[in-house]
Amino acid sequence: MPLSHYQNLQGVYSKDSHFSESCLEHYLQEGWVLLKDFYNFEEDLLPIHKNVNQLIKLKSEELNLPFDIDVDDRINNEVFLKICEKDRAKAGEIYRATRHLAATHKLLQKEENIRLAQFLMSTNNVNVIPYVPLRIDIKGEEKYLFDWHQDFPYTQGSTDGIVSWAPLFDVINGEGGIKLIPRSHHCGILPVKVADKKNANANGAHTIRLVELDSLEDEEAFTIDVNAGDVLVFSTLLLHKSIPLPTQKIRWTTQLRYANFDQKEAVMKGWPGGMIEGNWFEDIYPEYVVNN
Ligand SMILES: O=C(O)CCC(=O)C(=O)O
Repeated sequence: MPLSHYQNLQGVYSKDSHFSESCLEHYLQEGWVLLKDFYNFEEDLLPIHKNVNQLIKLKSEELNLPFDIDVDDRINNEVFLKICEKDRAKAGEIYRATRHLAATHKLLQKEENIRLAQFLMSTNNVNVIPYVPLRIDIKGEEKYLFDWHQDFPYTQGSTDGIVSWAPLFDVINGEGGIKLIPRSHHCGILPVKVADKKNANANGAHTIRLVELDSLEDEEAFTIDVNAGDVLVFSTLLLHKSIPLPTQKIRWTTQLRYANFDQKEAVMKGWPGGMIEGNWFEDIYPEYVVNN
C-alpha cells in the first residue's frame, strides 16, 4: 500500500487541548496523537542543540577541521557531516555521547512530560525509562533504520507505555519521519524471532524481528509532519518503522519513553529494564518468541 501523508485534524492537538478528553480518547483508540508546540524551542530544544554543538566542536578540533562553530546556535549539520566524511568513527563517538546530554535528561524529567505520561497511562506511578536516545540518521546509512517493530520488546516497562518522538529540526514532507500503522497496538505484543542472539552484532535495531514482518507493508499506514517543538506520542505497542531520507542529508530526533509501574503484568515481571540493561526479551517474555 502506498505511503499516505496524514493531513487530517483528528489526532492533532494544539496547546490548549493536549490534556483534553478528546486527546486521551484518540490516543487510546488510534494508538497515537500529535501534540503541536508541546515543547518550547528556546527552553527545551535549543539547550540540546547547544550540548550537541559542544561535542561537534570538540571532535572537529581533534580532527583539525578548519571550522568555527557557534555553540549557542542550532546544531551545525555541515560540520557534523564533515566529521563523518573525515572519520566516521569519530562521528560515532558523538552519536554515543549524545545519550548523556544534560539537556535531554532534563527534558526526560520535565514536569509536563511526566504529567503527560500520567495522563495517557492513567497512573500516578510513572516508570521513567532512563536512557534518552538522540537518533542521528544520515542519508546513505539506511542499514541503521528500523524496520516495522513495536518498542515494547526493546524497552519492556509496561504494555501501556508511551513513546514521545520529537525532532530537533522540522521533519516534514516525508523527509525521514516515521510511518505508523494506526490502531495496531490493539493486537497486543506480537510474536518475534530472535535474529541476533544477545545482540552479538551490537546493533540493537536488528536483535529481534517480527514474525509477520513482510505482510505489514500491505497495511494502511501513514507518515505525518512533525515540526521542532511538536511531539508525536504513540503506544509502545504501535507498529512503526523509519522512513529513509529522500533528499535531506541528516535528521536529528529524540525518543523519550515512559511506562506504568502499576500495570499488573509489569509488577509480576518485576519491572524489567529493557534489552539495553541486558533484559533479553527472549528471557523475560519467552512466550512471544518463536525460535527461542
Ligand atoms: O526515528 C526513527 O527512525 C525510528 C525510531 C524508532 O522506531 C524507535 O525509536 O522506536
